[in-house]
Amino acid sequence: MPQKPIAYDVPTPELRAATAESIQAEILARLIYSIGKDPIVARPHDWLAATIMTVRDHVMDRWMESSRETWRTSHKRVYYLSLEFLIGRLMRDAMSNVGLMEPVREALKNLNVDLGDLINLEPDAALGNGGLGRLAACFLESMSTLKIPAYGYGIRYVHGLFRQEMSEGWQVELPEEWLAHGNPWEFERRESAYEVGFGGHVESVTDPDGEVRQEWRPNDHLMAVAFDTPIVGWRGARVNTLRLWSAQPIDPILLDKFNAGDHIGALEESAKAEAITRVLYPADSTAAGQELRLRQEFFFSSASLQDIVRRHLQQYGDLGSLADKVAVQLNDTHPAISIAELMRILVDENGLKWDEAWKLTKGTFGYTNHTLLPEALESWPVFLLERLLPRHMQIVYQINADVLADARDRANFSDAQIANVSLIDEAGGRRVRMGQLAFVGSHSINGVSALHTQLMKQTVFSDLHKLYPDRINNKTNGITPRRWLMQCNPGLTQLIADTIGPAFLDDIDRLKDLDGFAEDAGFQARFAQVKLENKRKLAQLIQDRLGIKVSPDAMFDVQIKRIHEYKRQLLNIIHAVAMYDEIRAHPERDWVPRVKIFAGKAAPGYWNAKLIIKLINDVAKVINNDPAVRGLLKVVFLPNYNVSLAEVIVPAADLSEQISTAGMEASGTGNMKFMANGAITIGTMDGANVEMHEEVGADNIVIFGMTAQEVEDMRAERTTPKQMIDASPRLHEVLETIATGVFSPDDPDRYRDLIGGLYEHDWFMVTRDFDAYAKAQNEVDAIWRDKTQWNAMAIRNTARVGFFSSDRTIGQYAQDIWGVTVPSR
Ligand code: B1N
Repeated sequence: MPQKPIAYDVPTPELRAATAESIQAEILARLIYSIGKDPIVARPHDWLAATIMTVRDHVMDRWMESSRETWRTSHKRVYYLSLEFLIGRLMRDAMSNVGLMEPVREALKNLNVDLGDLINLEPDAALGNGGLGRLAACFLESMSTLKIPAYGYGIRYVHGLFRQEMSEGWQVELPEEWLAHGNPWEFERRESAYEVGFGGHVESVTDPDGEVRQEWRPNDHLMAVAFDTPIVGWRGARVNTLRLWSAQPIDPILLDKFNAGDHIGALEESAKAEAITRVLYPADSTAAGQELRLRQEFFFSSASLQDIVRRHLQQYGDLGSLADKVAVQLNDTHPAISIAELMRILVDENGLKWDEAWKLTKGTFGYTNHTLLPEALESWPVFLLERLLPRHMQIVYQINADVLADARDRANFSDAQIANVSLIDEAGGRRVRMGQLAFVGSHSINGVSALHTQLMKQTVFSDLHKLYPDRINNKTNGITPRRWLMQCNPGLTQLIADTIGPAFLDDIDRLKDLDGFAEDAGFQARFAQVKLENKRKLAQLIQDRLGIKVSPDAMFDVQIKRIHEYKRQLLNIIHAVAMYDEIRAHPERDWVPRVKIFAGKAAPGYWNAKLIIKLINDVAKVINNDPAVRGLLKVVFLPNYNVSLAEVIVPAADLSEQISTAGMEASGTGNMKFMANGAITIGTMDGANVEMHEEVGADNIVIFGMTAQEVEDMRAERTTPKQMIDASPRLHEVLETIATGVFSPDDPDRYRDLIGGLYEHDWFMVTRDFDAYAKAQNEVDAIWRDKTQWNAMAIRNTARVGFFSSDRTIGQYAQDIWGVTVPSR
C-alpha cells in the first residue's frame, strides 16, 4: 500500500534569519552542548565542528521541506549513481550558498577565531580521482540550484584519494584521513540499512500458482548503512541529499569463535565487510580489475537500488510507474551492474514479467560514458561474475540473447558486428563488457563533449549505435560557477558585480555583459589588479610550501590535473627545457618571465606518470638554481593536488595548459574553470576545448597541434618519429639533454627509456606536436607583451564562459534524458 509519511501542509520555511550576534550565540551553544567544550579550552577543530553544525542548522529546514515537497507534488526523482564524488570542502560552499559568510565571519571574529583559518582546517573530501568525481560534485550542486529532486548515491570511503608527498622529487602515497576528526556534515541513518549478498547459488522455485521463479541464495551477507550529507543549492533554493553507503558486518563479532579463544577469527567477518568501503581505488582512466572493485560496484549499486525501489513503493505502491517517477543516471560503467540488479529485483523479487521489467529498466536508466581509452573500458571475467553474482550472470546472458537476436535480425550485420555488440567478449578469456551492458539497458547514452560523443559513435559503440540509432546524445560537461568563480575568486566576483550588476549571480549568461568592457582601460586595470592579488596569494603559498620565490609579475603558466601520458605534461616540461636552453644561449633577448606551475597525482602503479613527476622536479631543481636564468623561468611542482589547492591556483593562472593528444581527453573540466577566472587557454582541438574555441572565438584562445583525425591517420601510418625529431634540431637537442642525464646526474639513465619511447612510437604525439606547441607558446609571449590585448582576451574568456556552467548541462540532462521539468528558479 502506498503510504504517505506525514502531513506536509507546512509553509516553505524561509532561510533562518541570521545576524553576527545570533550566529555567535549559536556557535557557542553548539560548542558547549554538542561538542562539550568550554570555549576557554576549545581547540581549532572544536570551533570548526561548532561552526559547521551552526551552518548545517541553517539548511535543515530547507532540507526537510525539499523532500516533503517531492512527496507532496509526486515529482519525478533523479538518482545520480557514482563511485566517485570529489566534493572537497563543504563549509564555505554551504555558507556562501545560504548567504552566511559575513555573519559567520563576524561572529567568529568576536570569538577571536579567524574564519579563513577554519575554512582551511576543514578536510578536503576526496572521494574521487579527478574530473569524473568532480563532475558528480558539480552536478549535485547544480541539481539543488535548479530545484531538481535528486540524490547522489556513492560509497563512504574511509580513506579517500591518497595524500601525495614528495621524497626527493618522487611521488610517495600516504593514506588520506578525512574522517579522523569526525564529520559534522553527515547523518548516519541506521534505519536505512540494506542487506547485500555475494556468492552462493540460484534456485528455481515453483510458486503455488505454478509459476517458476529464480531465487538467488547468496552465501555471504553484509549490511549497507546510509550516511546522508545535505547539498545546498545557490541561495538555498533546495537542499538535496548525498547518500553514501558504508559496509558493515551483519554480526559484528562471532561470539562462538571468540569464546573458543579465536579472538582474531571472531572479527574476520567484520574486517571482510569493512574492507569493501575502506579505500577509493586510485586509478583514473584505467579499469581497476580486482575482485574488491567489483564488490564495491555491486555493493553500492544494490544498496542504492533497494533504497530507490523501497521509496518508490512507499509512495506509489506499484512498480509499473517506475520509469515515470524515477530516473537513474549511471556515472560511467562503474554502477552498470545496476541494470542486472534492477532486473533481478523486478523479476525475481517482485514477480514482474521479463519484458515489462526490461522496458521499465531501459526507461529508468541513462548512461554517461567518460572515456574511449581502451584500458579504461570495464569488463569482468565471466567466471568471476559467476562466482560472485551468479544470478546476475544469468540475467546478463538473457539480456544478451535478446541483443544478439536484434543484431541477427538486422540486414547487413556481419558476424564481426554481431560480436561487437555482444555483452560477452569471447576473445582472450570470456569477459562481460560493462559498456555494452550499460548501453543496451539504457534509453540514453551520452558523451561529455561534442567531439567525444562523435568519436563514441565512430569507435566503441559504432555497431550498437547502428542497432539503436536514437540513443546516443551529447551533454557537454560544465562546472558550478558558485564554487569555481564566486567562492574561489571573491575579488573578481565583486569586480564583476560592481561593473555589470549582480544579475549574473543568478543567471550566468549575463556575464556576456562584460564583453562590452573588454577594451575599457579602467576595467582592464581593475581586472588585472584582481589577478595580481590572486597571484600574490599563490606566490605566498609556493614560498610557504616549497621555499621557492616566484614573482607575481611573471606569467603564471599552469597545468594541474592527473598525471597521464595523454595529458602530455611531458610536452610541457620539454618545452620548459627548450626555453631554458634558449635563455642561456641568448641572455640578451627580451624574455617574458614565466613560472611553469604543475600539480597532479599519478596512479600508484603507473610508472611513466611517476617518472614524469620526477622529471618535472629534476628539471625544476636545475632551472630554479641556475643564476644564468636570472629568474626569467621557474618551474614549480606543488604536491598533493586536490580541490582546495585548485581553488587557490585557478584564480591565479594567466595561462591554462589543455594540451592533451587530440581525441583522448573526453572533455576536461579544468579548462572551463580557468576560462571562468580569466586565464587564456593554450590547447589542442580536444574534448571541450573545441567548444571553448567556438564560444570564446578563435582570437581569444591559442590552439595548436594535430586534430583527432590527424592523430588517427598518423597512428595508422605506423611511421617512426625518429626522422621528424632529427629534422627539428631544437627538439633533438632537448631530448638528448634529458636522455643523457643532464637533469639526473645522480642517475644518468633515469629518463633513457621514457625519451626512447618518443623516438620509437610516440603514441601520444609529443614530438610530432612539439614545434607547433613551441610556436604557439611564442604567440602567447607576444600577446603577453601587449598587456591591452592580453587583458581584453582574458576578460572575454570570463565573459563567454556561461555555456560551461553545470546549470546548463544539468538543464539539458533534465529535459532530454530524465524527463523532469526544471521548476522555475
Ligand atoms: O571524466 C571527466 C572528463 O572531463 C575527462 O576528460 C575524463 O578523462 C574523465 C576510470 C575514469 N574518464 N574516465 C574516468 C575515472 C575513474 C576510473 O576508475 C575512469 N575519468 C574520466 C568528466 O567527464
